[in-house]
Amino acid sequence: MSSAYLGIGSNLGAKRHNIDIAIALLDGHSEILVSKVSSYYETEPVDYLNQDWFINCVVEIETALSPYRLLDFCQEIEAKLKRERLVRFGPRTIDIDILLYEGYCSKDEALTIPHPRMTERSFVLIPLYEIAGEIKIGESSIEKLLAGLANLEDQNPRSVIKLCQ
Ligand code: PH2
Ligand code: MG
Ligand code: MG
Repeated sequence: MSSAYLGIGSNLGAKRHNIDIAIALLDGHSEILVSKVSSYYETEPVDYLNQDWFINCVVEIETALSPYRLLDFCQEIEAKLKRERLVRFGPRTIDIDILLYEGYCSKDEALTIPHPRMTERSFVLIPLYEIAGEIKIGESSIEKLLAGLANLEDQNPRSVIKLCQ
């Protein structure tokens, strides 16, 4: 079994419900156990700004699936929840990204691990810190990455993230 962390987001339709269903479908797979779920956060959109706020969370799983089989299954769930790929970084009913998979590193176009944008995104780092505060991403602690982001955002405040009530 390998541990992995997945980032989940939704900003279209019943956002919270979409995330609940995605987590239930992950946990329903015979080779995946969802071991931790972070709080849900309301997050201002980044990269493509003209869209509704997201709800984001991060889950920890234990899995016997290889990284590529896990990716296939995440994409199956996205298809089930009627994810349409119309605009890059645009609105979606559900997005499931593999952030980290044990010590695995890959720069493959189909699957880059660690997720290439995770260290710049507070909507990933804050929920990840909540459930796995001790882990490192490459050489860096999450605390250090978050401190770097806070400095950047002082100069260019933009990406608001709030705990869901
Ligand atoms: N996902 C994106 C683009 N922008 N913004 C927020 N707040 N949350 C997301 O999950 C998100 C985003 C593309 O994957
Ligand atoms: Mg994705
Ligand atoms: Mg994404």
